[in-house]
Formats: sequence, C-alpha cells, structure tokens
Amino acid sequence: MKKFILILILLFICPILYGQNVDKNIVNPVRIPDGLSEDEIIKIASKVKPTKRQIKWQENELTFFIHFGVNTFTDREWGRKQDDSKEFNPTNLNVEQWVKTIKEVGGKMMIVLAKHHDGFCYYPSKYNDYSVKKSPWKNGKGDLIKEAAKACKKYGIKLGIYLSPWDIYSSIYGTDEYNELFRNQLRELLTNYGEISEVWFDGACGEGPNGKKQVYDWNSYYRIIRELQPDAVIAVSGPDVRWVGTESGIGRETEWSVLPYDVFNQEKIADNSQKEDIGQAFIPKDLMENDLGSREKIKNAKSLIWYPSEVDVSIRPGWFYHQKEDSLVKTPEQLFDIYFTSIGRNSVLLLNVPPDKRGLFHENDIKSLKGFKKLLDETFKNNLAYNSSLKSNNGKKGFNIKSLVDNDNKTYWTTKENEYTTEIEITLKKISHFDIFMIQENISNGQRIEEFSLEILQNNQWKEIAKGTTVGYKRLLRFPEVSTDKIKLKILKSRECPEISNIGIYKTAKLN
Ligand code: FUL
Repeated sequence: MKKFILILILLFICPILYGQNVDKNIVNPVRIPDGLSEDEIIKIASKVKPTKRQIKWQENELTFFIHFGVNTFTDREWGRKQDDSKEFNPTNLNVEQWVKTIKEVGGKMMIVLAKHHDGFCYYPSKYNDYSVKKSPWKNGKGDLIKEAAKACKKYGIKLGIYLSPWDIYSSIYGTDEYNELFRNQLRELLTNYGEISEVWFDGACGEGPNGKKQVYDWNSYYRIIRELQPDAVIAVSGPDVRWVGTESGIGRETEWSVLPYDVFNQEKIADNSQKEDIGQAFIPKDLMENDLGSREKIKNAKSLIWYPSEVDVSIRPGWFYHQKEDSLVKTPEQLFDIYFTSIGRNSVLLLNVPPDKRGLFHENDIKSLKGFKKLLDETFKNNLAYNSSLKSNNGKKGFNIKSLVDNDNKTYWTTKENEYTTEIEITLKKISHFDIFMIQENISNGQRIEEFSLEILQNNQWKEIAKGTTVGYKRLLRFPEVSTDKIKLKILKSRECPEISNIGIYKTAKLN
C-alpha cells in the first residue's frame, strides 16, 4: 500500500520536476522513478493518458490527405527544379468537390499541402515568392489554402496542413534563416485560415541545394503551433501523433499508444539533430519495429508518453495524380481491408486522394470511395450485440454492462478493483451469422488490455474463434463466418482493470 501511495505521489510530482527541462506545452512525458519493479512500471504505463487534443484526433478515425500541386502537372512525385511554378494551372479546380466527397464517405478531416519538398507554396506567402503568386492559376491571385478552409467550413470538415520541413531548393536551407522562414510560414498558415486541426511535418528529409542539412529548431515551431492553434495535433515529426512506420495501410497487430520516451537514447528526428534537445528526440528508435510498447520495451524506459499511430496510405500507387495510374485505384474491397488494418488496429487512417490536373477527384477514385462507404455502411449498420443480454460476474458496482452497446465512447464498463481479467457472456436475440468483432477501450483513462479472445458456444461447448492483443481506441477482428447466439469475450491479460467502452458484432456486407 505504501509503495502504491509513493507511486501515486511520484506520478503527480514527476511531470512537475520534469517540467524544468521540458516545455510542458509541447510534450508532457511521465517519468519513471529509478528502482521500480516491472509490475510497478506497468502500473505507471497503464495510467499514461492522451491529451484532449489527442482524444479528439483519435475519434476522427477516417481522415483524408490531399497531394495536389506542381507535381500533379509535371507528373512527378518529387519536384525536380525550382522553376516549375508556371506549370501549376488547374483548369477546373473545385475544392468543394473534394470536401463534399470526403463528407459523403464519412471522413472527418482533410489535410492539404501548403508546401511540399520543392518549396512551392500553395498560398501567397509573404515570405516566399516561389508560390501560387508566380503561377498562371487565377493570374497569380489564387490561394488554395483559403479555398480549402472555406469548403471545409461549409461542410463541417476539419482542416489540416502539410508543411514540408525539407525544402530541396531553398538557397537558405541549412541556415538559421531557414528556421525563421519556416516559423513565418507557420504563423501565416496558423493565423489566416481559421481553425487548423493537424499540422503534418513530414519525416522525409535530405540536403538542400548547397549540400547542407537543416538543423531544425523544432521546439520553436511547436511553440508557435501551441500558441496559435492550441487544439491542433502535431503529427509525424511532432509530439502528438506518430507515423505508423509504413505507407502500406497496414498497421501493427499489437499497437500500443504508450511508448518509452527516452530523451537521450532515441534517434533524432529526421536523422539530423546535433542537439540533446527534447524536441528533437522523441521519435522511438525505430518506428518500423514491430514492437514499440510491450512490457519488454517499457520495462527499462526512463519515461513514457502517449504517442498514438496514424496510418497514411494513398488510394493510388503514388501520392500525386498520374494518369497512368487511373486503372490502379484501390478497389472498395482493398480500402475496406485497409480500414481493418488501420482504424481496426488502434490507428487513425489518413487516406490520400490526389486530385487530377483539372483540380478534381478523378471519377475512378470517387467510384471506389463510394463503394468503400457502401461496404462500411452495410457492414456496420447492424450491431448484432445491440439488444443482446450481457453478463459478467466481476463488474464494478455502478457500471452498467449495457453501456458496452450504447455506441457512446464516453460511457464504459469495468471490473472490480484489482481484477484484471474478465469474461463477458453475450446472448444474442437469435442465432446469427457474423465474422467481425469490434472492441473499444476507454482511452481517456489510458490503454490497458494486452490479450483477449472470443469464444462461441457450439454443441454445448465453448470454442475459441479469434484472439487479439492490444485494443486501444478501436480493435476489429475478422474471422471465418460463424453462427451462434452465445458469445464469450475473455479479457485474458490487462495492465489494470480493463475499461471497455463499446463492443460490436457484425457480418461483412458484399457489394451487390
Ligand atoms: C513522404 C513524402 O516524401 C511523400 O512525397 C509524401 O508527401 C508522403 C506523405 O510523405 O515522406
């Protein structure tokens, strides 16, 4: 008991002590005191919580990326020279068409390019002439970010911006002056276009034209964002949202949002930091590793942080539009699979749809997106667990087990104190066919579940049909179709009492 009180005290004061060298506005890791046992460390891990802005971001589930720019017109993925501004000339640009489609598909946010690696700005920056000002589009009077902000506002879609830290052709890249330019661009973007919900700093980074690499002053960038758009998450090369580590649409089966934060041992952002600076060093050693947050990974950590994953993937092979890829648009079924391997694996999906040279989503992309939406709607409209009878023998007093099927993330059910495992029996209204199980944790109190399984009653015997590891915000399991009216959810291992906010049972729909 004494030890527990000590941990609680440490949990409370450590962030304060730590705050002496960390800008608490930027990131707030929980430090692990020396000499704790593994169990005590796991207990601390179970109490690391997301910030409000991280919760709001996670609840978006499906978000959209728009790669539209000079490369669309030059048919490239990366700009090759700095004199392509004349190429940027959409004939039929209609940002409302993008946003309307996103809304119809159920997307909650659109992230647009303000500047890609070639440095061209898609808004009339006061600080950089290589921009829409130099293009024939609207006689140099266009502003793509303004159009995006207007359309997003109209349709109730959040707006995010991508501002590439790497600027391949800037003559001042690699100097302090570049940091100042970058800060000025951030200020413009975060003041002139209303609410910005995500700032996406790409990890791709190389040399400038003079062979120099930039030492980014990340902390100063982050401070500007916190000051001007306090609710915005900073993604990828930033403290709030982590790149999942691939661009395939496939996240980890075991996806922890609580990770070690070791300011002295971790690889530096964009591989170019010389400073032992907090802002430069919170990317875990290897983002592509399969295991980032298991007991094994955190047992030697000095501190922990809530750092959830985002899965970015393009609907086409490239990030930008290329006519030759018109026949290579991912099918509704492929997008549906990605839904399971991203949102269904405790991640937010950031799906890229690149507008074509007209400035419109291509017909093929729209067709696929609509099919995807149809599959989602038809599959998830009917939660077979709704109206079922639910039973467990170790529920905590005051927590209604019915809240598991109320489709509300804010309510949850949990077990009695110190009981980390549980069995929940679900009796359906009638014998039903299904092949998907959904479970959500109440992440506002942290991520806890480490192992769970699903059983069905057949011929009077319980038979395991699926199992999973982490849950987090949302976990979806797929399995060959079964038919029964009795299901058992077993939470087999958890870092604390499991807090479950929702469960669901579904049958995959087919397109026609
Ligand atoms: C990468 C970039 O190099 C690609 O062009 C694209 O923007 C993708 C989302 O991130 O790092």
